[in-house]
Amino acid sequence: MIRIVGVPRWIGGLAAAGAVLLGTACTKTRPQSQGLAAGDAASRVYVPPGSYDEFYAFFSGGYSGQVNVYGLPSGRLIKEVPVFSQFAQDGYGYDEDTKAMLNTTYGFIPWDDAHHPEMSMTDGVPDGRWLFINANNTPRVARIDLTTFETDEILQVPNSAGGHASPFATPDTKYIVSATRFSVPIPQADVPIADYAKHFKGTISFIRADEPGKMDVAFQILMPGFDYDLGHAGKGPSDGWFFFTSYNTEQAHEKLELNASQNDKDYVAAVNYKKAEQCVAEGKAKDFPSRYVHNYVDPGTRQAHSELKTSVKLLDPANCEGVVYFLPTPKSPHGVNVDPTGEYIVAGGKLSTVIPVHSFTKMQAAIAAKKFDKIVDGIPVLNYEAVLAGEVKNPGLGPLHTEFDGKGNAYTTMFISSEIVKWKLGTWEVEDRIPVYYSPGHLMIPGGDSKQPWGKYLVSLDKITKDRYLPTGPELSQSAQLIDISGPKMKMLLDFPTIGEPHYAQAIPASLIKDKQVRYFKLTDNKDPWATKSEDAGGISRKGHRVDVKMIAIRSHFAPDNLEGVQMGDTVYFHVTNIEQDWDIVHGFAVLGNKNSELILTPGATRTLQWVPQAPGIYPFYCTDFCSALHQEMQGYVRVSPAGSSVPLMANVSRKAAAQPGASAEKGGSR
Ligand code: RUQ
Ligand code: CUA
Repeated sequence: MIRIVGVPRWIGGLAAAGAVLLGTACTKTRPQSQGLAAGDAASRVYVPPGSYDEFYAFFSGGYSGQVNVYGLPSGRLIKEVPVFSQFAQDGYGYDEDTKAMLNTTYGFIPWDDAHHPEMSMTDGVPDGRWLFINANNTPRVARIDLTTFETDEILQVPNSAGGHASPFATPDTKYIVSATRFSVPIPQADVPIADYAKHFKGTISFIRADEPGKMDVAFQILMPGFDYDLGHAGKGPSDGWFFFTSYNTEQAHEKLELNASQNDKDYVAAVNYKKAEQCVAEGKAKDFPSRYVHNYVDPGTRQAHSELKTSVKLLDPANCEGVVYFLPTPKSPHGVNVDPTGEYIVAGGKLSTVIPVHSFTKMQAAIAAKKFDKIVDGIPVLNYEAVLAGEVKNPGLGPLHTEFDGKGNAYTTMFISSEIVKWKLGTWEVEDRIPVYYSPGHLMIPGGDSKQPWGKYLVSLDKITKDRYLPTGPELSQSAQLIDISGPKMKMLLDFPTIGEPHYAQAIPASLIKDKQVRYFKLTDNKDPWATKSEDAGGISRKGHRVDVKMIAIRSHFAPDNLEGVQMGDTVYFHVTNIEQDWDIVHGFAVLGNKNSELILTPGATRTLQWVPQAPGIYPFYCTDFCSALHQEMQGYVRVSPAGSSVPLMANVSRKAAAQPGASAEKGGSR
């Protein structure tokens, strides 16, 4: 493994293609009004000042690349967690400590498209340890630590283009997965696009995820050149299996809107990953040269590092009998969800007139009886009727995603007819429907994709929101709608706007997360080589044209706060340590002319800002986070002299805090 510092120069040649969405119909003609009286609904979502919400909800920011955290039922936004995009609000991806998080084999990528948050689980129940999310464009998966709400690990997924079916987890979080949306030549090659069927392949990756800092591709399964869309793990009786939707089994390579909608049925791929583990252990996978990057935050220094990995285990299903089966599924399926009992596998066929539900028990029987319609690239296609548990008839138009309430009911989003449909597992009868505004993609019930749904609320994640909020120019906010599902009929409670596109979300009772929060980083544990742990330990030093400044921040000053001896042609690194040991006492740092964002320093943290002076003169720096009554006094100066000047290096470290006005007033400072 090669260590990389800064931005690597590896060049690659992949480019992900754009996608065409289904057309939408947003006209509402439904007569029933299923909202509560306005006052009633308001009281159900009202969280009085000073009170907490009942649930944390984690929404994907879609093309913002981030995760947004809301409280439910209030719909109040409480945090934006940067993941795949630089974030000026806290310096993520700009400062020297976090830049490496965005390294890939394509170089530094400051932006991506995030889709599916996924909670870690223990025995199939969300446990609130970590949240995973995928980057769609340059396939990656990330881990957010839910004690800090910080992204501390990102793994690139090789041999993949469009990491859409990701990062769904196994019930024990041993693995998270990623499957190719766009099939491409594997290995990549310069081939005619018209030879798609001959050269293009998909992959499904199983990524080891249960040890922070050590995410890696455990193995990849080579798949036929279809598009893979979403996935969910089995549970209970189907534990050990993973289910993925595929579309474009036509293997079209142009005008997919038309050409990939020819077949009556595409497939759900049922992957026996325990079998795959076994085949890999038996040496049936080959070592396949593959370059990909793993970025992680060192827990001691809290600095991000990148390492280049060079090989994966690639398993061809033809060499591992019984590892994959295809379940025929109408038509161009998008979502695939497994009910809490693990028996039913529900697929949402975008163009299907029914919601097909497969039975795990029947699938096992069909495999044993070899009820195969055909074999595709070594993968048996099971007979549709032989695996079908039932079909939900006339559910609406454009079924996409399904979740469960744990009481025997399923809820499916209808993208085209803009509604949520509630139906019963086992009878397949529609029980209720509620219009949403408009075009729902995913829906989310807290724990609704797990063994144990907290089936009280449902959130509809709506795409083309049109007229729900005050208009804001040509682009309008997208939307989430909170629906009460505690009774037999769904009741609309609340609309709230979202940031970016809320593809998917996960929610969990607040009690599982809120008391585990890190309040500050212990200074004694801070292993950052540039940490300054006391006021008199700061200073300035030079090595050639590199100048390093070690500085502390505490209410309400920096030390040192006067710096001289910097020259034109120097690159200055400000290493600032917030030596506060108190919850939520955050300082900022910005210096005139800095071209990246400012630093935000959580208590006990060290962050480094790179600054290249542009002209001789005096440059102020200051704290950007209103930290105390004397926040406006929290400032200092750097003097920049011409190259070769005789001004000596100077940092006023000896001028102690006690000598500064306001030192005693600072103690009780609050913000
Ligand atoms: S996807 S709806 Cu990633 Cu369903 Cu957005
Ligand atoms: Cu420190 Cu404002």
